Amino acid sequence: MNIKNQHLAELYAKVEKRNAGEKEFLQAVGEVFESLSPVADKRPDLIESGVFERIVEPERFIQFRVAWLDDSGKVQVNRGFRVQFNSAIGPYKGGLRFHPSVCSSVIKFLGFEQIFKNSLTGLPMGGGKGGSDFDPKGKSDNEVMRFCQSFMTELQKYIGPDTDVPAGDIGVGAREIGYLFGQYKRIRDEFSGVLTGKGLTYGGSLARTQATGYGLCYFTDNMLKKKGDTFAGKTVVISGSGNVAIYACEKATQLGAKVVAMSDSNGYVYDANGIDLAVVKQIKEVERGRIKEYAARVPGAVYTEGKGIWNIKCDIALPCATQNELNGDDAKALIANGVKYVAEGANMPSTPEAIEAFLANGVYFGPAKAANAGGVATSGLEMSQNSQRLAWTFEEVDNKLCGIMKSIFENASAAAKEYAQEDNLVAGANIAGFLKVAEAMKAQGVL
Ligand code: NDP
Ligand code: 2IT
Repeated sequence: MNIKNQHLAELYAKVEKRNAGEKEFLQAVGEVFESLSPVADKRPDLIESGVFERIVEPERFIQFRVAWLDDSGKVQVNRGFRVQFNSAIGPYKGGLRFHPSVCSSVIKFLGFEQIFKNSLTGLPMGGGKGGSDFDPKGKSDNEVMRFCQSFMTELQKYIGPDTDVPAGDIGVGAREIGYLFGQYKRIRDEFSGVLTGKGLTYGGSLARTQATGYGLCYFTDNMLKKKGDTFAGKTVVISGSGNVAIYACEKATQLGAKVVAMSDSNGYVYDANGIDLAVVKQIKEVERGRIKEYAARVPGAVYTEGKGIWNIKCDIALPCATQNELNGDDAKALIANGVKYVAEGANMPSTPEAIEAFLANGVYFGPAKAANAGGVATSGLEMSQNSQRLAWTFEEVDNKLCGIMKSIFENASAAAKEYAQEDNLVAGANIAGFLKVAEAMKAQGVL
């Protein structure tokens, strides 16, 4: 940790004490404070109005019991969470994650990051996040439905279309959003845009499914253009094979690149001919199977159990699975193999050591807050359509998404140029995202 501003360094020590043991949350705050040091140096007014102290403390943190009956009639108990981190610029907005690793530290890091990401989109959305340690893997549809109904029976007390609007994340896709929406509507007797990522028959937006992966590629395309480069002919490695990874693969391929590897939590597949995405979609979106099956279906593809995807030679790496999936050694392996661009589809996938290695070795690096903001941006567009009671065409939404990713790139680059170096998009994204929220917090008084 290298927080140069003294006020922020002292405040970080307090945050560490107050959130003892919450390593993901502390990692996220540490990175942001490193970036914000030059801002704190320049803006004593923000220190005086307590903006830094206030922004690291959630406005509200809700934890609840989720009890449900499994298919054998046995009682199961999970833990539910929602952090309502910051509402300075709009209603709380952010996804729900269902994964066994979910705990308060994970939810708080995600909620904290969401504040800055949502600000970068230019849309009026505050920061929130939620989820459960429930594992949808291996559960029947009925079990998932009963869990979602129980989860929403409690969560509905705290959310609403003008208060807090959840969406999907790891383990929460169209199926889960459907069950959650149904239960909210039933209890509150209200058909509203309380969730995003809804199905197209009940208020969802075209292009929301594709938005995070497409947006990631639009962002990367801006990085490439800045260097006089394009996706055409590039070799790409993408970790994960969920929603973000699949649509990143689709867009990168459309833009002329060859994606040679994808993964899941068990291992990765390498396909020198370029990933056949229809096969991945069939395995993941239809059968809910394992990436291993790809190698059994596509001649020439090779499956390797375990980690190691970052040892594959590529020009562009797009980590799209989970936090801290790419460490310092992985970064060194990528650099040794000549990687030129890394852009984060997942939230905080690169460890601080990895980011340091990329920046020190001239790898152009697109941080999550900026690079994966297309998902929540399109959620914002879904909210607009719900408020208007209209549905826009795919092209309309996709064009807006493309424009938003471009302006995020430009704003992050401009802030980086002013406060750090132009290519340091980590600093740029943190600073540009922060300043809008900070001005709003200052204007609204001590809350
Ligand atoms: P999905 O649940 O659709 O897919 C997650 C993918 O990541 C799966 O392939 C999964 O493998 C893998 N994965 C999850 N956890 C781990 C782990 N601990 N170790 C290794 N692999 C893992 O989720 P999404 O695609 O929606 O989310 C992926 C990332 O993108 C997350 O970090 C999320 O926060 C972020 N994100 C998502 C957005 C969205 O709109 N969905 C928006 C912005 C960011 P397996 O199936 O084996 O678990
Ligand atoms: O991390 C994220 O930005 C998301 N999971 C999407 C959140 C949203 O509200 O669409």
